Amino acid sequence: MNIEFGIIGLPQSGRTTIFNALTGGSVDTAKHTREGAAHIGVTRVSDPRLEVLTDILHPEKTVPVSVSYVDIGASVKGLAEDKGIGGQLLSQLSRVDALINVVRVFDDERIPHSEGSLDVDRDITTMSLELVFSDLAIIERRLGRIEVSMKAAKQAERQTYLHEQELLGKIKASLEKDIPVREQDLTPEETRMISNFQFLTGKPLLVVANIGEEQLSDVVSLEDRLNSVHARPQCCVIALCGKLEMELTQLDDETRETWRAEFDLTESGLDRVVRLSYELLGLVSFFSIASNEVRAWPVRAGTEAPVAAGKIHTDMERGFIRAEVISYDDLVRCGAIAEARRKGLLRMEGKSYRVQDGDVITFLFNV
Ligand SMILES: Nc1nc2c(ncn2[C@@H]2O[C@H](COP(=O)(O)OP(=O)(O)OP(=O)(O)O)[C@@H](O)[C@H]2O)c(=O)[nH]1
Ligand SMILES: [Mg+2]
Repeated sequence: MNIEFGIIGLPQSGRTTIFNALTGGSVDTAKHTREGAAHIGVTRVSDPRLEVLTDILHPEKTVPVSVSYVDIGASVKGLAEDKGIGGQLLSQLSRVDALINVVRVFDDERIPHSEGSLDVDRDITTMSLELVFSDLAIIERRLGRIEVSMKAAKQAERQTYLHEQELLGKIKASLEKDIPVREQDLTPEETRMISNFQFLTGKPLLVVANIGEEQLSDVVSLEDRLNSVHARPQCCVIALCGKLEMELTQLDDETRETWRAEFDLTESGLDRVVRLSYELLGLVSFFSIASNEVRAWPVRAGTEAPVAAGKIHTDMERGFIRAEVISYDDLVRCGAIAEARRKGLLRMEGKSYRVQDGDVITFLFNV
C-alpha cells in the first residue's frame, strides 16, 4: 500500500517548494506549475526502528514505507464550476488518501499574493470552502442523474435510488452548513455507500502554513493560534518554512545537521508532515520479516491480521492461517528472534488479531 497526498493551495503559496522539500525534488519554482502538468514524487518514510531491526535481523534488503506526493499545479479555486480541466484535476484529487493545503504566510513583496493581501485565516477558509463547493457540485450532478434514472426505474431500483437520494440530501444539507463529510455523523453503511464519490471534504486535511525564514521564531505560537481556530477532527495545521526545508534537503547530511542546529529545528519538516499525516489517517506501521527482507507497512490502527497480510499480497489474505507476532520492543530487548522464541515472546495470533504499531510479523498462509 502506497499512501498518496495531493498538494493543493492558492497560486504562489509555495506548493512546489513544499513538494520539493517533501520529496527531495528540484522542480524549478520560478516556473508556474501548469494545469494538467502535475509533479509526482515519492519519498521514503524514515523510521529509526527499521535501522534497529536491520541490525538485529541482518536482512539483504530493508524497505521503508513510501509516500507519494502530487503537486496538482492548477489552483483548486473554482474546481466546482470548472468542467474541463476541473474534471481532470478532480479525478487526480479523488484518488489521493489525504490533502495538503499550502497557505502562504511568508511575506515577500516581489511575489504578488493571488488574493491581493496576506491573510492566512482567510486563505485556509477559502480553500476549505472550495472543497465543500466541489463536493456539493458532485452531489448536485448525481442527484440530477438519479432524478432522470428514476423515471424509467422498476420498483426495486426505485427503492435503491430513493435511499441514495435521501443520503445525498442529508450530506448536502450538512455541507451547506460548512460541515465537511469527514465530520458528518455517518453510519459505516452510509460511509460505504458514498465511498465511490471520493468526496474531497471526506479526506483528512493537513494545512501547511508556509512561513518565511524570518518568521521561524514565531513558529510555535503561530501554529498554536492557527490550530486553535482551524483544527478539527482529521484536520490540523503545521507551520514550516518550505524554502528552508527545500534548501536543507539539497545539502549533504553533515551540513544539514549543522544548519538544523543553527535554526533550532529538532525534527525535519518532512518528518513532521509524515508523522502528522500518519496521525490524521489513523495509520500505524507493522514490519514484515520474510525472504531476507525487513519491510515497513502502513495500516489503519486496529486492522485485523488477515487484512494486514493482504497489504503484502492478496494470496496471504485469502490463504491466511496465522500470524507469528512479536512487538518491536520485545524483539529489541531479546536481541534475536531465537532468543525471543526461547522466552516465549513470539505469539501465534489468529484471524481476529488486531495489528498494533511496531508489530514484527511473519504471516503463515496457504494457497
Ligand atoms: N521569500 C520567500 N519566498 C518563498 C518562500 N516559499 C516560497 N517562496 C517563493 O514563492 C514563489 C512561489 O513558490 P512556489 O513553490 O513555486 O509556489 P506554487 O504555489 O507552486 O506557485 P505556482 O505553481 O507558480 O502557482 C517562488 O518564487 C518561491 O521561491 C518563503 O518561505 N520565503
Ligand atoms: Mg507550483
